[in-house]
Parts: sequence; C-alpha cells; structure tokens
Amino acid sequence: MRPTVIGAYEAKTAMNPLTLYYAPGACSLAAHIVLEEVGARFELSRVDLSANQQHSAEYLRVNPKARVPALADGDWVLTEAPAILRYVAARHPAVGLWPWDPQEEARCAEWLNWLSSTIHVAFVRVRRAARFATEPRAVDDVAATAKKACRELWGAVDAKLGSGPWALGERYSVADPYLLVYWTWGRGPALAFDMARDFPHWTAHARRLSARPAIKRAFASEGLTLPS
Ligand SMILES: N[C@@H](CCC(=O)N[C@@H](CS)C(=O)NCC(=O)O)C(=O)O
Repeated sequence: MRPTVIGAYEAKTAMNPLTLYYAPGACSLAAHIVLEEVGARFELSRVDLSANQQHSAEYLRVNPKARVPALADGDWVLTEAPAILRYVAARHPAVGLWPWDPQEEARCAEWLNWLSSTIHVAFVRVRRAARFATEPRAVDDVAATAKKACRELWGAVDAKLGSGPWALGERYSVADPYLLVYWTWGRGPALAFDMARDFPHWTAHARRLSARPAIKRAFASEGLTLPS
C-alpha cells in the first residue's frame, strides 16, 4: 500500500544527517520521540523560547515562522509538527509508525490535525494569553476562557482514546507520542489539570507510553519527568 518511491528516496537520502530544532517539553517533543523510535541519526539544536531565541536572526533563517519544531534534512527544512512526524515515519517505513492502509492513515491524520489545529491552538490562548488581548485586564479573561475550552477538549480526547491501547486502537503510530505532548501540558503549570483523576484513559495511555525505551530516552534528554 505504501508508495514505492519511498524506497528509492531512502536510498538517496540515507546519508543526510537530520537536525531537530526543539525546546524542552514543547510540541517538538513528539518529533524527538519519533526520531528515537525509528533509530534515525539526528542532532538536537535547542531553541531557548524563554530567551525568545525563536525570533533571533539565526533561527529565523531556519524557520521564518519563529516556532519549533523545525527539522533540517541537509539544506531542506520542514516545519509543522504533523508534517515532521509523517516525514520521519515515512523515511523509516519498516518501523511502521505511519499507517498506509487508507482508513488507518486517515484516522492518523485526523488525530494529528485535531491536535495541531484545535487543541494546540486552544492551549496557546492559555499559555500565551497576552498575545490575544490588547487590554492587560482582558488577559486573565482570555486565559480563563481558553482553560475552560481546554478542559472540554481534554475530556473529548480522553473519550476518543478510550481504552486504546493506542490512538489507532491496536496499532502504535506517530499519533501516540504527539498525544503525550498534550498530556504533559495538561499536568503542567498553565493548565494544572489532575490528569489521573479527570482524564483516566489518556493517563493510562501516557503510562503505557512511558514504558517505551525511545520515550524514556527523549524525556531524559529534555529533562522531563515521565508520566507516573
Ligand atoms: N503549528 C505549529 C505550531 C508550533 C508552535 O507553536 N510551537 C511552539 C512550541 S510548542 C513555539 O515555538 N512557541 C514559541 C512562540 O509561540 O513564540 C506546529 O504544529 O509545529
């Protein structure tokens, strides 16, 4: 089912080192995990978001959108977490992190699109509320309203995941590490949800993921605490 061109492509690019531009605990974590999962040769380049390094001239030459992640494959740079996840998985088809069955593929794309276009966007309104209000007094309101929206969305993710075990049911895919990023944001200071109590399916999913060696390595490398 998978396009045959990928085999030839892999042979051509096998020597290219990949560089992931990331920030610890950011949405780039999913790409970091997937690079570990597929056993790719890659380097990490840290972008210090707290120092606003995403807006530095040097980084804007890599990604003019001033965001992480960015993945450089030689001179070729790819941005947007879902696109990077798919690219890394497609470079390593034997690992099977991107499904090629049309319905499984569509379901995987559905998860990635929902997470990036709706759930991430809702979270940003909490995390960076000041960007969404000109009146300083309105900032708290933006954050509180968005936090309520996030609680509903987190509940919808929990329900959709159900007992899994993975986002696509029996099949592990790039959607799973991407979901883990949002689980960690749920337990983080901006949302401070009680993930185990309020989102038990998602927490069971996160705990299953934390047993995977690739995830242990990525969390250790970024200085993050594994879900417990
Ligand atoms: N649509 C982009 C969003 C990327 C994004 O917003 N990344 C955040 C970290 S999770 C970032 O770089 N934030 C820095 C900022 O907002 O200035 C994607 O999915 O990759």
